[in-house]
Amino acid sequence: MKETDTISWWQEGVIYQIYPRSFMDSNGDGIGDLNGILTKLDYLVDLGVDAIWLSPIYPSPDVDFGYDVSDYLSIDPKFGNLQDFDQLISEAHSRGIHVILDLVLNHTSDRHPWFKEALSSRDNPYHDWYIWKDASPDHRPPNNWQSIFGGSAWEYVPKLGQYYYHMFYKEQPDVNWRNPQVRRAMLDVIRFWLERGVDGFRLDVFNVYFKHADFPDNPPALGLRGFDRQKHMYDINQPELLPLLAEIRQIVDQYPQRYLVGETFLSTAEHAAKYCSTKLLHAAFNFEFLHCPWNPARFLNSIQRWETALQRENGWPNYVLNNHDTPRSATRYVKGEKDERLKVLATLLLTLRGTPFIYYGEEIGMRNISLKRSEILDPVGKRFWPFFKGRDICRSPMQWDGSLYAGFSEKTPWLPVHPNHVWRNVEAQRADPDSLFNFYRALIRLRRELPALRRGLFQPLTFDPVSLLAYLRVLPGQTLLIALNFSRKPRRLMLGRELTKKPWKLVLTSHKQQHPLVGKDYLSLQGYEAVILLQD
Ligand code: TEU
Ligand code: CA
Repeated sequence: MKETDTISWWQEGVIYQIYPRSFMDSNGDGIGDLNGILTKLDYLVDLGVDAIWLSPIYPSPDVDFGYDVSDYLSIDPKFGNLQDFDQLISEAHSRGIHVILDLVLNHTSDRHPWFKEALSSRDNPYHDWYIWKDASPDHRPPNNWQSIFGGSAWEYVPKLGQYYYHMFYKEQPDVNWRNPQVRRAMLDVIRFWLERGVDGFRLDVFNVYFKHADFPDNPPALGLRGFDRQKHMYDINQPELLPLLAEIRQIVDQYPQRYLVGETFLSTAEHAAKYCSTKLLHAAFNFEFLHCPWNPARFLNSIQRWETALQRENGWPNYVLNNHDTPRSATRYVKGEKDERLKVLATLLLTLRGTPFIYYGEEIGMRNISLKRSEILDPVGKRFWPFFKGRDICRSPMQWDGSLYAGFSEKTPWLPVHPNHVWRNVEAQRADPDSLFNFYRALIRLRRELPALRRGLFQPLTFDPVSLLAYLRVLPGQTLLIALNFSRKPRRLMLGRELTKKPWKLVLTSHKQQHPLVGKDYLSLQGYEAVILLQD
């Protein structure tokens, strides 16, 4: 079979998101760090991933745990220093692992020197680096814009008689991307890390960078709370963004094989697709899977929408079941501690056409932790408790082994470890051939071995929409059939004449016992079984 070389590592590869605070603590302060990640690179090689994306590691006062940056050009001492970073990059590269940084360029921390300057007076040169509006005589906020984290997006500074704008916490003032100096400074940040050898960036909420120049009120919409009760016409997705993305892309393209993936804020598949092209971003997240119920028709619908939306620009899909902002899939889809549904999901994630993202701990089925109100650290959780308990639940320490702190740290970790770590951990799952971990490993290995899994066309099969999802991945000379049984009961997938002309070979099943799979014109699946078959 002839393979083309036009496909990049980020298209073929599997990307693993690390939340550095929670991955591995090397110095016993209860917080994960770069040297901790370094000691786990071989684990990642064993799992088989091609790249790691690190949530922010820059100095931060941690109001939003790193998403409030107070210096873009260095490493927070709790994570290490630039030497540790350089070492991590070179050790990762020597193992064939790419490194992607999270860039938070929409806002800084309020402790960033730029903002401190900006606050000092209206005519300070840095004042215009942020978004200000004079207070009206009646002291009402400049318009109706809301912060996604609650309340008005405008914070009043009495000393200046002005409001500044923040989409997130008030400790995260949005920068003024219309100011050419801001633009230059931010583009220099990108160059700085490219020069240090990073392979790409995840751009935090990139489609929030520009707000409408006239600050009109957003029109009303149906919704439960303030932020959702308006249509976000003017505070996100402004046209000025496109030339900026093009400029960022040009910078990145001066270095070979770099990757830009944008976090599209409040976005549909169609919208995210508009930002993906050879002149804009390589990819933008589509988060639909994070909201899919346990229903094959819904998953298929979401896949087809994404494939269709990306077609116009020949864009490349990506799929995500978990990240640091969302309850873990293992908790969303499973009540107890069984992993059979998670194997179905893993098969889906790793056999679709597109880049799979795995969030640390997903490969061992880590569940959400539950916290008492007094234990909540995420300010959104504090603010909206008990309606929304915040994002700490999906950020608990990685479960390496069954020891007191799960092998993550010697000291009390910054967030509690899940009590199930005693038996749900990497060490135990590595030793168990039927574990979820070994299933992820096998799937990732298959992606490496079978080109149709990486680059084959995606072709859905007619199916029983309440319980089955089945599709082909097709390359000339290699056809794969993936069948997922979402039901706990055995099911048959009818194949039809076309598909039974040549024999199928079973390459992977999520179930221990192999059984007579293919009948005359059907495939029989056990409850919650996921299979991959090959025809060549
Ligand atoms: O997230 C943007 C975003 O969509 C979230 O704010 C989401 O709405 C929220 O988590 C739901 O509770 C990015 C980062 O992923 C997030 O961790 C940061 O807090 C946020 O930007 C601000 O930088
Ligand atoms: Ca540490």
